[in-house]
Parts: sequence; structure tokens; C-alpha cells
Amino acid sequence: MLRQVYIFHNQKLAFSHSFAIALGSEELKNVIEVIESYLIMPMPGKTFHRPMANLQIFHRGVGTTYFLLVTDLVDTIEYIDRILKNIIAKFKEVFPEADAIKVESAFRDEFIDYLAEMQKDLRSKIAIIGPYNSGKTTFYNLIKNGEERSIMNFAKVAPVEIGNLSFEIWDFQLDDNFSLLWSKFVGGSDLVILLFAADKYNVAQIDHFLTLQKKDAKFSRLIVVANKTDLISEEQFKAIQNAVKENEVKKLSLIGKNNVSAIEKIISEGLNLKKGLPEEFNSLLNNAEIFEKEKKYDNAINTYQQLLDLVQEYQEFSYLKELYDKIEELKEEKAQYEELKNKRERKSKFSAPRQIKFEKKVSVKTLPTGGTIFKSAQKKPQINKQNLNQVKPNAVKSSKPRLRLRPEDVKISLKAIKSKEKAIQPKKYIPHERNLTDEIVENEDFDFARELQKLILKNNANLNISLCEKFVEEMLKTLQKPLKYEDLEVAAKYFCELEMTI
Ligand SMILES: Nc1nc2c(ncn2[C@@H]2O[C@H](COP(=O)(O)OP(=O)(O)OP(=O)(O)O)[C@@H](O)[C@H]2O)c(=O)[nH]1
Ligand SMILES: [Mg+2]
Repeated sequence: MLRQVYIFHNQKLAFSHSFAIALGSEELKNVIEVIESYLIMPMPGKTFHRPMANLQIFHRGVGTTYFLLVTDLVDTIEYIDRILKNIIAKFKEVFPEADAIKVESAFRDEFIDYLAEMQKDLRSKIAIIGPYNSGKTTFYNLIKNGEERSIMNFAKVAPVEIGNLSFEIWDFQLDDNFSLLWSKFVGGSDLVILLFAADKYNVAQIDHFLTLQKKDAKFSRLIVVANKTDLISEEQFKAIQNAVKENEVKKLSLIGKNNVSAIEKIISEGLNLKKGLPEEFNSLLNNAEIFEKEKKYDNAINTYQQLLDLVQEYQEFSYLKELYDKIEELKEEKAQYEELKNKRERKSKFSAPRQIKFEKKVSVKTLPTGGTIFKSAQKKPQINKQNLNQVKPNAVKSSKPRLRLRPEDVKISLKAIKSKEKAIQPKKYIPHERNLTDEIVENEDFDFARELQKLILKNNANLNISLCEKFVEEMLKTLQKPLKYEDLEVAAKYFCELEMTI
């Protein structure tokens, strides 16, 4: 029987249709490897074929399009070559642009309908064999569908439909288990059903028919069925199973209800037809769509992947492309979403909230040698005029060393000096002004810190020598130029003003 049709365009798979279980995706990869050289350089006007396990492949190329059919071993090159040529002719008629087959369309549906006609045209054969009086004709009559024809006097043939696929079923007409016409009867079968009566079985008779199948229908599939099981017990059935060791025995009764569906099930299994997708497929599809809407990308991708696995397992290839595309689309969307998220995060890292900036600026450390803490500008409580008036001059004059300044505080103070320094800069260029800096530079023993301390003392304040040194150090760092005497004056003045406000 015709099981699968694959069409490649420019060496890429453009279309696949599956009538029955055949190549899975891994097996297809192997087949593509085998026919790769033909795909790259098709040999025009010739159909090639070769067996692969229990299947056969037939392939033929036309221009940049390549056709691959998968059938059972029983199908002959004469039959399949004719079918393949018909399929190619139809393809050319429906798709002047070969790529158009990739897209869902009425043309694509028309082409698939044509493939179904070809599947029917192949007249896949199901032959019922077995001892007389086993129920063969009853079996045949229950499922035959359509016009019956006779093959001379020994067989009757009728069409039958199983799972939307078309077959021909054959029933032997002679009351002779050893007729020579049996070999003619089974020849070319896709499926042989060996039926025997469970209540009156004979192992030698069963073996005789098993041999017939092996000899004259070696490429067919086989099912062994114990009929009339309504007439035996479960134990008796187990005994039958033990007696017919080589093959699994199916249990059947053609009396009563559901006998047609029981027959269809047996044939379906025997031919390895597609089972149809399981019920969970719909609920999974539903979940996948919900995840997609909610933009839960990982869940959606996983669920679509499960659906893709099911489609491959059940070989329902019509969903294959759609699901594959959906997964790729979601992966792309997820990547874009994550990039956007990362960008946003990076941005927020560079712009800290104002509050944090403020907190950093106002952090206060304790003095290394203890003592009172200088209140920074931000933290300093508002001083009203009254408080300012209460500051006693003798408190400023106190001889006790005052450790009110820290190096950090010096930095803050220097900001003011720097701005003042800017203001006095033009003076530097007044020609008649003494250049004190030059004098200081010439005198290497000049002690800035001591000089600063003296100037502070002059202004009725006090600062110990180590803090004066720090002050000078910071002035040099901040002003980034040699110090002038007037810098020290400005610094001392500013320090004393600051002291007055504390
Ligand atoms: N109890 C019972 N009887 C059955 C069953 N199937 C068929 N029969 C009966 O078995 C008898 C033989 O049935 P057929 O269908 O003519 O058997 P056959 O294998 O075609 O016989 P030949 O063509 O004469 O070799 C008929 O009387 C059927 O009604 C079954 O499942 N259970
Ligand atoms: Mg009969």
C-alpha cells in the first residue's frame, strides 16, 4: 500500500503526506542521506527504488523538484512507477510554482485529494485465509463496501474502507483447504488474515496456512485470528495461544454487537494504520494557546513541543509544519522580550533613585581621634539668629585643641575657597603685585601648615597642626597648583568664619 508521499524542492522538504505509519522523522533523515546524491543531481526520466527494512522507497526527480514514495514491500515497481508519474503530472498541473505547495490552499487540498485517489488506485489487497467453516465469508460480508467482483470461480473481491483508506478484500470460494488455487489467491496481498474456528481448531491446519502465507505472500503482513471465541472459555483461549506459539493470536467473535469495529481494529493493527491523535491532543493544544496569550513563553514552547512529538508519533504530518513554525515564532518572540527586559534592567542600574544619591552624600563617619562630630551642610540643623548671637567670643578663643574638622570636612570647605580663588584670580596679573608664591617656592623650608595655623590664630581661632597639615594637603589636591600665601589667608579666613557658625 502507498504509505507516504514526500516532495522536496531545491533539496529541501516542501511537502509530506502520510496515509499509514511508515518513516518516522529519524528514519526519514536516514532515507534522505541515502538519496542525497539524487536530490542534488536528479537523473531525469527514471524511477529508482530500494527496500528499507519492511518498507520500500521509490524516488524520481523532475527539475528542482524531487518525489519520494514509501510503500509496502509487496508493491511492484510497475504499479508504483505509474502512480508516481501520475502524481508528478498532477503536481505540475496544480503547482506551476513548486514552492506554492508549502502554503495551505485549495490547490494543496486538491493535490492531497488526488493522492488519496492514487492510494485507492493501488488496490491494496487484504486476503482472508483459513480452514473451511471458520467464518471467513461472515467476516468478508460484514465489512465489504461497494460492488463485488469475482476472480474466476475461486475468489470474490469487494472494496473496503478502513480509516479513510481504500482496500480490496478477498474471500476464497472453494471448500478445499489444500486447493492449489490458494497460492494464486494470496499472491500480492498487503495483509493476510488467517482465521480459524476457536472451538474446533487444528494446529496442523493452522500451520498449513501459515506456510502458505510464508511461501506465496512473503511480503504481506499477517494476522492470526481465533474466531468464534464466544464458544470457548478464557482458559481454552490461553491454550490456543500456547499452541500457536510463533504468532500472537487475536480474539474475535462475529456474533453479536460491535463485530464490525472489532474487525476494523484488527485490520488497522495488522496494517499499522494511523490511530488518530489521542484525546489529550486537544487539551494540550488549548493549554498551549492559553500560555501563548499570557506570554508564558517557556510553558507555551514546551506544550507546543509536546504536541509536535505527538504529531510525529502518530504521524499526523498535516500539523507538523504549523507546529514547527509556531515553536520557532515563540522562540523568537521570547528572545526579543528578554532583550527588551535586559535593556530596561541595564538602564535602571545606571540611574539610581535620587534618594539613594542623597543618602550617600550625607553619610557621616566618626572622627578618628574621637571628639564632636562636624555637622555637614545637609545635616546641619537650621541655626537661627538667636543661636548665632549666643556664640561667645571666648569659646572661639579657647586654647583647648579643637578637633572639629576632619579631612572630609576640609574638602567641603575648600569648595568655597576654590570659588573665591576663582574670583581673585584676575588679581594675579596685576603687574605691581608681589608674587608671594615665587617667594615661597624659593624658600624650600617654608612651612604651609604652620603658616596656616598662625593665620588662624590671628583670626582668633585655633586648629591643631596635624589638621592644618591635612588642610594644606587638601588645598594642594583641590587647587592643583602651587599654593600662594594669599591662598592660606583665604583658607584661614574661611575656616574662622565657619567656626563662628558652629
Ligand atoms: N458462534 C459463532 N458462529 C460463527 C461465528 N462466525 C461465523 N459463524 C458461523 O460459522 C458458520 C460458517 O461461517 P462462514 O462464514 O460460512 O465460514 P467460511 O469460513 O466462509 O466457510 P467456508 O467458506 O465454507 O469455508 C456460519 O454458520 C456462521 O454463522 C462466530 O463468531 N461465532
Ligand atoms: Mg466462505
